[in-house]
Amino acid sequence: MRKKIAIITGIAGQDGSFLAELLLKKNYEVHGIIKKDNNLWRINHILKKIKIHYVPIQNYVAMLNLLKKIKPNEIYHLAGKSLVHYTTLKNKKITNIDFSPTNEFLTMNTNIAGTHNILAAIKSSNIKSKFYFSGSSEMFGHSKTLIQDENTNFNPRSTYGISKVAGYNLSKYYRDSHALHASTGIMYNHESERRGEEFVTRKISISAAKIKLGLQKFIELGNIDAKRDWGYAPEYVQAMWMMLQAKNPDDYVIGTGKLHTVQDFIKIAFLSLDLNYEKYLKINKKLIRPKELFILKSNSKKILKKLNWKAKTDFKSLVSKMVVTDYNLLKSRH
Ligand code: G4F
Repeated sequence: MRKKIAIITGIAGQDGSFLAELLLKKNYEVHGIIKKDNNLWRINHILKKIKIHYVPIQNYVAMLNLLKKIKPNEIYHLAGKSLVHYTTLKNKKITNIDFSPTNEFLTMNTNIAGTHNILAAIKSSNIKSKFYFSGSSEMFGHSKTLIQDENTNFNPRSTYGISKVAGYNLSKYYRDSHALHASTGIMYNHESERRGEEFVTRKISISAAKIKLGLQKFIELGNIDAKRDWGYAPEYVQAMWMMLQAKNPDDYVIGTGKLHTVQDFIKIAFLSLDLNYEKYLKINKKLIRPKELFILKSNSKKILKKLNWKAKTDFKSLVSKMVVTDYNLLKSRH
């Protein structure tokens, strides 16, 4: 039997790398689309087993040609400009958050045009490829309800959220009007030892490890009262795969349904290395966002009922896993 073929856009990212591993285990032929400047540290260990393509998803013709050549059974569209951007100075220190209009244009162009190109290319190439789109809880933005599910109205409060709503609507349109097997996962925050250091969870896990090893003196954070619905990323890519194995395409909210504060995270992270976070934490007002997101909490009952998916790793295990991995890695290097 022919191996199943999958394309992953954004394969060099946290989710892309976990998904590639999962599909390889399931004996897929895995193709990844990346940008020239992508850092490949998350996929270095599997580079020989996957095929990499440097194709800009913003280029429709290039995408169409690639699909015709590869003829994938499944496409996982994970690439996208993220909400929060940081200015990295020469000394590599993350300093400030960039909410500039230029950044907004970049977010919209990459996220909306890229998604549209892939869907249009699937349709016009007549390839029977199933399509997964990575949505985000940012789509709910300033939600009118405390808990969100698939029937909750979207009310995005960022260009990132708006671009994700557009991607969701494009997928739905190609599903309803052109019979594509296109599904969206509305993903709440999902973290891991492969998370970028610009996100608060990894910033904390690395800092805790460095402080324990005497490589750093303190950690600076913004709003530590902020709450998030944090899950473990490898479980979320499993949900993506399950969505494309389902007979019918559909949209699902994917999260843990549990809220924790940034302070909860730092407390457990430092405790798992026998440290008291209060001795090392400094609040830096420059890191407090001008507009904090409304508190968003998922109701993932639909995916549990229809596909039998449920987040399994609890918050404490997630935090410890991240901290212990960073600690062991840094220790082995010093
Ligand atoms: O880790 P964060 O930067 O993640 P955020 O903003 O929730 O975004 C992530 O999750 C979304 C899922 O809904 C995705 F759409 C998005 O692409 C991304 O994956 O921030 C989490 C919280 C915020 O409330 C922030 O204000 O942590 C707070 N925080 C406090 N101090 C900090 C810091 N965040 C960062 N990044 N750095 C700090 O020093």
